[in-house]
Amino acid sequence: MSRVVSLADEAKRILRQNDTGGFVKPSPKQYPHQWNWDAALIAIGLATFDVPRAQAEVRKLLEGQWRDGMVPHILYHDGPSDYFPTPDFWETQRSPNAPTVQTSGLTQPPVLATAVRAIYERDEDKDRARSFVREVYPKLLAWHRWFRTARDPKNTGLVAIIHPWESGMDNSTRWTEALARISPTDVPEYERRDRQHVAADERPVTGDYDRFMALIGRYREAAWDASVLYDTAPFYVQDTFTSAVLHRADEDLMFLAELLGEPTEEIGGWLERTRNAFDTRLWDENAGLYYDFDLRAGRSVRENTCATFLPLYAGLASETQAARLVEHLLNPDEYAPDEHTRYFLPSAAKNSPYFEPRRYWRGPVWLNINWLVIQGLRRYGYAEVAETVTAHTLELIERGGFAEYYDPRGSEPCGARDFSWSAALMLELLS
Ligand code: 9WN
Repeated sequence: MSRVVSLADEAKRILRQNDTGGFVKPSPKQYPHQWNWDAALIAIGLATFDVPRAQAEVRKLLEGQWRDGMVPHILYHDGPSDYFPTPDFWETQRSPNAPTVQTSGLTQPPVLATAVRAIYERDEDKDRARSFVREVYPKLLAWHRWFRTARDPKNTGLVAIIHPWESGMDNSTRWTEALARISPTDVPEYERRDRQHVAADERPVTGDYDRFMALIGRYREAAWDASVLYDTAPFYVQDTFTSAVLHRADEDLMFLAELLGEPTEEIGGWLERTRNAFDTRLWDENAGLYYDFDLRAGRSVRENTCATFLPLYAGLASETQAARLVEHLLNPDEYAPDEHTRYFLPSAAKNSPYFEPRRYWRGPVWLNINWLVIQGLRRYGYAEVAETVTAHTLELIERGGFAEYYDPRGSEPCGARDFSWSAALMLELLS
């Protein structure tokens, strides 16, 4: 059997194994519920061999949509498990917007419209494909509108996140400073469970985890009311990553609107405002990098992480900006392999004082990030670099299996194993 066929078979086996019948768990252990961007990335992979199953994954995620349009970050379809936070911990019933199914009170990077477009394009039965788009389009539009009202009420063109977990890159080095300002004194009582299945040195340190919980404590007191949180949330950051993912998803939403003959002006306005804001607020001409903007501190977060490459995926960089980003990517002091690391793409620059090669989002390679960056490099014509990142991605899987993340110094798997989005995105890469 060829190398590609056996990897693809193994990826499908993992997706079937993690399928509860209702949704695909991110991994057999550690993450037993449905997560937002996991579901979207998983659906992209499922669509390569089972379009109806991919559609079902999207429908299941949309069951958790809040009345104000937010699609939440965790959905507890089957009640509590050994995962913490438990469904009750969020106290989301305090909000009049919460849905019937229990969910978290946060959101996650909006890959969903991109996934719906991918499912549409893969589906050979165009009647079925179109009626699926017709069914979910109003819900996608409502979510994108929610981002614009709840998370950018001043209409800057950049959406903010109120918790590191909303970025999906929960423990990124770029949250270090903003988290340090949060007092860990009013931490709600909780018992951490994320180190039952994963080694402690691959997970966040206690001080950071306490702050994650302190934020949840504050937000549940505010009944998850976005307008209150705009003024009071201690963590309020215009995150390059989320805004870039949303911009790309807006492009895909525009495609879906045109397909259905729906109005497009509103989406066109979002696209334009975001494009300008990336240049004026996030691009740092001296560094040649995009930096997040911390609205509470009133300044840029000068941390170099893999999030800086997302404007390539979203088509937000000019040719010149793209060339500068690729210089950073190919610099062995930052991201490229050298005598210390072997694989693209470390999640934080290696010369950051906060870089840690095994700890969750502070250095390890994540395959969803590699996949997003590969799309971006291709979009800007850096085919050879994209090929190199692709080759590294496949080699990591061959050597380390379908892990949640990998130590870039070798190929040692870290975090959860049999990880669904790693399997799903490998199928997409090979297809
Ligand atoms: C909290 C499920 C999720 C991913 C996130 C990843 C991790 C959760 C956790 O797992 O976060 O949401 O408990 O660590 O950081 O990106 O969606 O795979």
